[in-house]
Amino acid sequence: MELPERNVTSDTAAHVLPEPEALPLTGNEAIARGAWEAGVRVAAAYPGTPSTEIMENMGRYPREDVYAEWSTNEKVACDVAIGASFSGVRALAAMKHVGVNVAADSIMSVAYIGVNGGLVLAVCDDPGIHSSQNEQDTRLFAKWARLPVLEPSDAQESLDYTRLAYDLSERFDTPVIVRSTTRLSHTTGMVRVGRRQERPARGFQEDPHKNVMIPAYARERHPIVLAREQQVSMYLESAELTRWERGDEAVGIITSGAAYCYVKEALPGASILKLGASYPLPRQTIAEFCASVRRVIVVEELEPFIETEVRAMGLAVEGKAFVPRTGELSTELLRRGLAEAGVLAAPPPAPAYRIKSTPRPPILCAGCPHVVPFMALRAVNARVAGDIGCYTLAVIDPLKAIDTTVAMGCSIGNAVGMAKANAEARPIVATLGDSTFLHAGIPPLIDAVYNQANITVILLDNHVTAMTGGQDHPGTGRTLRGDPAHQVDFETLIRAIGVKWVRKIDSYDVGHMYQTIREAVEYKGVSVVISDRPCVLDPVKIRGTPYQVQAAGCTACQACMNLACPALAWTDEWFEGRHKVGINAEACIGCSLCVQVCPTDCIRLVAS
Ligand SMILES: Cc1ncc(C[n+]2csc(CCOP(=O)(O)OP(=O)(O)O)c2C)c(N)n1
Repeated sequence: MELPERNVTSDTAAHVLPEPEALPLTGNEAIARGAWEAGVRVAAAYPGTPSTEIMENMGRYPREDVYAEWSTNEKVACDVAIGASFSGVRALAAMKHVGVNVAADSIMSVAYIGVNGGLVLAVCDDPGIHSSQNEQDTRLFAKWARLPVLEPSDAQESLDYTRLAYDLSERFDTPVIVRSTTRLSHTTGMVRVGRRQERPARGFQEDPHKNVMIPAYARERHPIVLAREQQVSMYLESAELTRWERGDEAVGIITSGAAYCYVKEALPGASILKLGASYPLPRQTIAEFCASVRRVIVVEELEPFIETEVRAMGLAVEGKAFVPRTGELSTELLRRGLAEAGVLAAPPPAPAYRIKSTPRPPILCAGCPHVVPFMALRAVNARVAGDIGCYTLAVIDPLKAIDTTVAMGCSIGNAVGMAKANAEARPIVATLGDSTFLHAGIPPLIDAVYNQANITVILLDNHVTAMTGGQDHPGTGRTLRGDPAHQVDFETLIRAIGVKWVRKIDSYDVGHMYQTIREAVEYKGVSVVISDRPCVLDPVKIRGTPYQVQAAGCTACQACMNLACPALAWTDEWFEGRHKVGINAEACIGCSLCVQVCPTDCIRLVAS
């Protein structure tokens, strides 16, 4: 049968922001603006919610001001920014919290080296796990790496603190982390903007004792890093970043970041110590603040980071006894906590609404090219090590075809381990997307070949980083600014790694996909199937002629329902006690998958 035509790409021409005095900006837009105003010349990121828009916005500033790139992963992004800093220009690397884990090796070392041009890492945490695999707190990492961490509370501070971070970076010879959170990154506020501060490049500073971390030189740097920590702490004692808002002396609140806004709403009259930098701490000011009030409560999202530090100073503070350690904080949660602490009267019980919203679990799109390989994997009874991307949704009903998912790029290594454990007789398969393969999937594939693992890898190539909103990567052949670039040929790359058995299959060709996956899992050694079809949403929304069910022919076998297609729904017509199926023409994109699996051939194109 005829399969639908391949996708075409759209032109995503960058536009340049105007220059009024105040702009409505999200936290992420404000971080980008702050970096641009600070004179940043090089910026790099790997996408990840909630940080993605920082680099998307950097790419909207003029090319002559700033070079901006999508890097292949967060470590590469950091290394690019570090390289620019070595060359004496201001640089930015942006990532989500888990990206810090990927970049950790470089960050831990550059913490010793310090900077030449100012170096800022914009890191966005995700309390509440809206779109992540965990909810780690970057402040703990900042302490581990001995890097100052600034925590803006609103969009204006996102701009101001980012600008300031560059001055601090150069003044104290340290990379600086600007930490945002989902709520702040994605909330819009009016922001007073400034002009770009052009900075003469400093030129490369030849100083191997500082720039080359061999053991002898690293040993010299470590005490310098500890002394630097003291100097930044001293600076924060008097800096505007540390704000003491005098109020009621019965209770003092120490807070930072988005939590400050909740404190202002829940307890407007309190004495507040707002820490613009949560690491290192202005210890003297904190001690004076604690002495000025009768009771101190630390209000912070996620870990008891400030609370633990202040306790270690020998000061009696409370915090996580009343404020949750998991999830996103809110004014309501804080009010409840403060009521438990006896600081506020108990809030009235929440009204018991009778209307319940219908749960809407995340689903793959109508026509998603990831569906068929997972159906085929179920048919061969595979043990599937999954990865992170839209396709992780294949874990839920009705596909239910993924057994494990750890972190980006883990699938192939996990599959090697499962195969070497040799603990069950099922085929061992790894599934991962094109962006994830380029991010962290190549070294484990080399490992699998090198160590002669008996696994199958399904590379789900939808030609885009779909999960984070459709960013380009080296497999799309376009850069962040939409310029044409060399396009990685996955098949050639995989063969060069040493994989002998490689097949590229149209993801919409159901029969061919089933047959190929069956052959792949029978192969002894590493086999790779490239499931190849562009995403239906990016870079352009695909919309072909929709299909319809000819109800008379439908035997309600519901084979099509296994596709998990949101365009398919049960109708009020029945066949032998089961609902027949209908197609929502508005949602159908004409992918033809249901036509291919229908045993009674009752699905036809809607007549135009
Ligand atoms: C270390 C890390 N960086 C970034 C992310 C955010 N993220 C999750 S999946 C993904 C890539 C998805 O692209 P791809 O593998 O091509 O699959 P698709 O969503 O297109 O199906 C990204 C960037 C993350 N979860 N972890």
